[in-house]
Amino acid sequence: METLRIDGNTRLLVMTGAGVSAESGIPTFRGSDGLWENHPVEQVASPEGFHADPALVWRFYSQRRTGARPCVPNPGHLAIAEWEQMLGDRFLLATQNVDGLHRLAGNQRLVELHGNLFTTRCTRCERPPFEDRLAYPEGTVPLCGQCGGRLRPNIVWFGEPLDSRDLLQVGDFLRRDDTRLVFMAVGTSGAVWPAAGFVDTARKSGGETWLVNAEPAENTGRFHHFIQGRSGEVLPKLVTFE
Ligand code: BV8
Ligand code: ZN
Repeated sequence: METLRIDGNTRLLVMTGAGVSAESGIPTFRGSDGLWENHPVEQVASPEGFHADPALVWRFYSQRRTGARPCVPNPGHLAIAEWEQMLGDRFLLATQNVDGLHRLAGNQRLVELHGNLFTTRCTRCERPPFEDRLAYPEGTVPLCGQCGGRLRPNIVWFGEPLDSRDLLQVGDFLRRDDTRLVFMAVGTSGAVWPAAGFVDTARKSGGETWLVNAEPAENTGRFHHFIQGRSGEVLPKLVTFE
């Protein structure tokens, strides 16, 4: 297998998707052909879906909380955490995943592009998002203790903008000019924007681009290197530090 050599003059941006958590037992989106209880995920994970049937959406997220709670980081997560240890501020991780496993593995230089499954926020008042590991009972919609407004999962749904501070942090890292850039996508089908476009920004910045995925992704052709395999097996052997 090809290996990636990282020296003192290289910075690394890693972007992960659901595939990096598959070996931890968390189902991917495309693996379940994008359906949940016969609802297209895009419909349930959307403001329209929440407006139409908030109890259904809370059932979807409560079930995912129950499913994800016992899961632990796998060797792929642990390898990425080690890379941060080795590189410090020459490392950044942008994840599309909401399962919290990268933080559990020890990553701190982390941008959760699509939010976090275990945080909830109020749709009405300015209360900041708060830690919430509860799976709510069937048919209920939790209300805010401070204003009585409806609570929602603190997740970026389809049709909602990503946090501009997150996008700025990723953009600034990609456009730094003090080191050589390597961009690595892991376990993502490259179907969801704007994350799917980061590889193009990386290439425009002269970056070397790598994809580690179980199967070819929609944007495989835009990567200089493609390693087909399971991230839990590939990542621990992929990088050598000089
Ligand atoms: C926005 C939270 C605008 C939900 C998620 C047409 C063109 C361009 C864009 C669009 C378009 N139509 C609509 C859009 C916009 C839309 C979009 O991209 N839609 C897609 C479907 C076409 N994007 C948005 O809506 C974004 N917002 O554009 O806003 C805007 C701007 C200003 C003002 C107002 C509005 C918001 C996108 C965020 C949506 N939320 N998550 C939740 O999680 O509940 S996205 C959701 O999909 C997950 O976060 C997930 O991470 C993400 C992407 O999926 P992947 O992570 O890639 O997972 P997937 O299953 O697809 O693939 C897994 C891969 O792993 C597979 O390839 C598999 O082979 C591989 N694998 C499996 N096992 C392993 C493995 N690899 C390695 N090892 C293994 N063991
Ligand atoms: Zn409130």
